[in-house]
Amino acid sequence: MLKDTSFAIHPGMEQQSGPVVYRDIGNVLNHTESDNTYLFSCENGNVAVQFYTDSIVRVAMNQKTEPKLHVSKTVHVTPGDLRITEVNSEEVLRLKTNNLVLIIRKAPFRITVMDDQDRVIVAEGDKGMAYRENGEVTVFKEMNEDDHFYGFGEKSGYLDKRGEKYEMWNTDVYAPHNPETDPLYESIPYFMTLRHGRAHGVFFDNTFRTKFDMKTASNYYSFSAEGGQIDYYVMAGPEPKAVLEQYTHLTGRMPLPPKWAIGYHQSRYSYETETEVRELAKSFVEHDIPVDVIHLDIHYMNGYRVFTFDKERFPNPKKLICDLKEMGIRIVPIVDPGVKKDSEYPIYQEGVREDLFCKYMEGDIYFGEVWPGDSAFPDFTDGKARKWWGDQHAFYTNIGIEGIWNDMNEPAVFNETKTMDVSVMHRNDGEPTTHRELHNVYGLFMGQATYEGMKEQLKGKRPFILTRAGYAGVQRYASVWTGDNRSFWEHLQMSLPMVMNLGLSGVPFTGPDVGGFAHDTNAELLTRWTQVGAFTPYFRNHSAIGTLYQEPWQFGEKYEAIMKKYIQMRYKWMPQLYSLFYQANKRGLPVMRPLLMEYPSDAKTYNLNDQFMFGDNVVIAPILTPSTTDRTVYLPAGDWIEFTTGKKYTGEKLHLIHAELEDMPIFVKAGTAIMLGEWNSNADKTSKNISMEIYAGECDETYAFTYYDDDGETFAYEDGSYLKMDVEVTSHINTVEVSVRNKNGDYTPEYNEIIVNIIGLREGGNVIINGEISRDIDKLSLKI
Ligand code: MIG
Repeated sequence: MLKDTSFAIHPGMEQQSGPVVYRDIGNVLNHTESDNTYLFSCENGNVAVQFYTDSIVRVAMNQKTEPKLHVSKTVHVTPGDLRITEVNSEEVLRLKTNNLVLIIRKAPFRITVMDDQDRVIVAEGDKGMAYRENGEVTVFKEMNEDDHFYGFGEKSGYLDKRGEKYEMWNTDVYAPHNPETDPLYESIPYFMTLRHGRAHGVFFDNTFRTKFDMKTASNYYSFSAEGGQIDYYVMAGPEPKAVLEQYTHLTGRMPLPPKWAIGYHQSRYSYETETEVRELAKSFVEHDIPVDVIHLDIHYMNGYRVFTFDKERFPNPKKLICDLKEMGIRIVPIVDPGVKKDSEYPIYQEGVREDLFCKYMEGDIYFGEVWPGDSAFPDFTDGKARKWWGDQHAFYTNIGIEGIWNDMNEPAVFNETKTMDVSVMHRNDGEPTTHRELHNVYGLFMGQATYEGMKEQLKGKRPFILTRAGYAGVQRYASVWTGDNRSFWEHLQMSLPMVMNLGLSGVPFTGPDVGGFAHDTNAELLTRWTQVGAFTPYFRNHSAIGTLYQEPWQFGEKYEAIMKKYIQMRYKWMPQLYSLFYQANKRGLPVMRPLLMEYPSDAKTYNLNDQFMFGDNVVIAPILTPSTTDRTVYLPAGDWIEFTTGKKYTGEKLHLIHAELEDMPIFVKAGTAIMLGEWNSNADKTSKNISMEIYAGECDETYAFTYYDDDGETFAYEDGSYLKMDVEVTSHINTVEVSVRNKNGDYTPEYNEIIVNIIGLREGGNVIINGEISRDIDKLSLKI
């Protein structure tokens, strides 16, 4: 293609389309209030202001009509019943909730959001809301010198997005994934700003192609959409965690995953036959390497027809799945949206007959070329099509499948634009509109259809859905893997900030293809990547057709032993990991966190890309370059104990840490605790022994955490079948105190006590458990 040669920088290629002309919203002509919704009619548009909670305010602007307030594709809550105090003067309307103050200047309309101490959160200056004749809408906000930006969903590059410009348009990008490759598969038009240690969030709920620009100007940033109305929410924070709780109050939180889904997954494009899959499963058992899931990529299907098996390659899928389940391994098949155009294929016949595919305005079905050749695409924006698609999954659940992998759901199409024709119409539950408007939510709705169908058919068991495309709120239905990366060290490095920013965008259950998808991996890269993978929320090794096989034993015993150690470690840390997922489910908090989330006042953490936190008290500092056995590690405030050596390091300092290939530096904060289990075997993955590892500190501070457990498989927890313990640990110079503050739920686990180990207790030191001094410090436990 011409644009991929140096012809691309030919001066004549630059399109001079004249200056961009914005029409400002102009002065307020009048305003009204009813049911806590403030409506402003302005010279060039209409604005609505709504308070959702004391800390969340929504601003919507439509240049033509009254703002449409019931159009969100993802916000599932309505404004709360709040007390708002109002002071109106000629120039300004001042609105106040318990946590927010809004100053609305009337000539021209400009909005400033402040916290309860009148500190500015977002403000507008010379420019505010505006639109262009082509339908584009833009919001300009003042940018502070100390603003740092995070979130934006799935983006490559570094953690702090100040100085960047991003676009949201779900796109299948095969392989490049460079720092400037944008957009990618997910659209999450949301960000969090950190300013002087305090955080706030902005969610721009517009499904058209959107843009965020923190680059062009030094004193303001902007966000814009190709069409639709301005519709954004400001979340007041002030802690990063509060911002996430507020954002996920709007867009939802992830359901508790089945425990098997947070184990190790092995995938490849493709394990092509039943025999190959059985051999693979057997190898895991023989090597004593834990695995919970084997994925079936597109080769399992008959001519890439979804909801079919190729009878020659997979003669008896039901038996395969049943036999593997006995070994403790599940099968997750890939399901793409494209339905092969084939008059003899029942899914296609039904889709046409029942009128469930996306169509042009004039009535013709849209066909796009994907793996099966010419294909039709279910219209997931419509309830009827979602239900139909969900029902089809009985094909999989009937043979024992409990998880589905959704790929190509941007949707990806093999053509110039890489996707569906934007003029195709969607039914949109009775409000038909174009693909241009709903492109970014196609994957979200496919996820919903799949999740709901699977949930219904699994009759009480938790489904697992993995998706490539999505929109804000995708966490309600699916986990996300970050698409077609490459087997480069740089891609391992980039995966850290990418997964951290996804976590800050409300999507806690994510991870990259471990080992790299495209290109050949190598022993050292795969080993280092597997170490990191053991601590990323989603953990799957996946590789492309034609590349070297990259199962953990492919590079010889030395490397296998290290990868085995770390994959087993994943399982030993399972009680801790599961308790973190409980936090994701309850509060929307990520499992894998940038340090700034826990230490927002520490500027050293603001763009720390090569280390991360696992929960609130563990720092993981992997080696991310070849032939490297030393690295610097920044440890924030507190004392930190290296997990394998027990060595103590002081915080707010950089340390040079040595790590041979078999080691990945892990630090646990002194004065805190982690919950560990054990690895038995593939067929028996449930820990019989659970231990609380307390890292004695000397700071007199109390660390509070919640240990959560349940059957890991059903929805019985919704009816109270869980074990939840709120624990407090306080360590003084000579004494460690452990107290269970609350214990709830009526789940009875296989263990009846929790072993307590104290690491770093002084000679002769005391341990007090629930108020009683323990005699024998080598045999401590908490009764369940
Ligand atoms: O056009 O199903 O990102 O994980 O192995 C490639 C084959 C289609 C892209 C996915 C990748 C998967 C591959 N798919």
